[in-house]
Amino acid sequence: MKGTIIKATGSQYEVLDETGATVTCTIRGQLRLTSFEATNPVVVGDRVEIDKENSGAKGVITALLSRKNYILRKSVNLSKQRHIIAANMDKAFVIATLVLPRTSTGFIDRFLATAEAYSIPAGVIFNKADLYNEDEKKAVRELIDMYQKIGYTCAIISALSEKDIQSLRELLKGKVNLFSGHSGVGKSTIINALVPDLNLKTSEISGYHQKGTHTTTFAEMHRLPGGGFIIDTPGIREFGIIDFDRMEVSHFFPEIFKTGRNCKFNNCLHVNEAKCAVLDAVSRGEISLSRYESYVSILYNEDSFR
Ligand SMILES: Nc1nc2c(ncn2[C@@H]2O[C@H](COP(=O)(O)OP(=O)(O)O)[C@@H](O)[C@H]2O)c(=O)[nH]1
Ligand SMILES: [Mg+2]
Ligand SMILES: [Zn+2]
Repeated sequence: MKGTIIKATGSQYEVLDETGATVTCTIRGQLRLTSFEATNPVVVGDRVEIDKENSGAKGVITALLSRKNYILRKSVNLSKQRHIIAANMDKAFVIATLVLPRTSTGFIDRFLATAEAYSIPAGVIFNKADLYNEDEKKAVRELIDMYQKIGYTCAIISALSEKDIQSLRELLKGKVNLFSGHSGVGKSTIINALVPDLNLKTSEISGYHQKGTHTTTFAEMHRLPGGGFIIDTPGIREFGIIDFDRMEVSHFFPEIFKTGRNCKFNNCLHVNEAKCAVLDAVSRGEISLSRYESYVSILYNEDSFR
């Protein structure tokens, strides 16, 4: 029978099977795996083939079906080991806030660039709208306008507003949605509001204890009552793009890539070259300066390259 991995904790896997039942599975020794070496062979979102034991509650994963996409964690050291976070997403959202804590556009853009690198449609959800003053409300509207023009799905919500949560439900409906973002932006609060009876810990309860400690956390998939899923990625600070070169960075910024076709040199990095259409567009305000700065920061961050 086929199923989907909803939780992967090292040796045990929770699989949602075709009947809607959850089966606790182990892996059979010789699984045919992906084309590259990863520290974790089977991840949340993976489609698998399982053999159930008679009781139905337990089983064995016998095959991993091919992935439509996946996303990696940024490696903490310089090893070549790849840790896959999740697979088969329809959409990847970064949860951001303008206050408590403020999310930088650099962080948002790195997330969006990573999603581009792995061909995952992406979006930005600005949370804590109830706390924004007039200036912040204006700033968030400008950001949303800018990101929507590039093609990203955007929303502004307060996790405390039932009306906002209802419209978020519509946005997520029927899709497998990855949620990411800095600690404290409200991911758990939003997921709790979307999925009744889940009761994920929010930072008021657990924040103090988690500070400075290395808690092992796993991505987990939650079923939305109205259809669709959320993949929660607690404790994952940053995703990583692996195996790309400097010329490719602009591919991960759609508006820069598009404009760059008009540069004089076809190997233009859009930094100080003559007749650079991207630099012209930045100076005319057609490409946002913050987006351009994020592009340059990835371009010159050696850590980004392998
Ligand atoms: N005022 C306000 N507080 C929020 C909102 N969303 C989350 N919070 C609070 O922000 C803190 C961090 O939330 P949490 O869900 O733990 O963030 P996470 O680390 O991203 O999972 C908690 O104290 C929440 O109650 C919101 O929309 N408005
Ligand atoms: Mg949380
Ligand atoms: Zn250029």
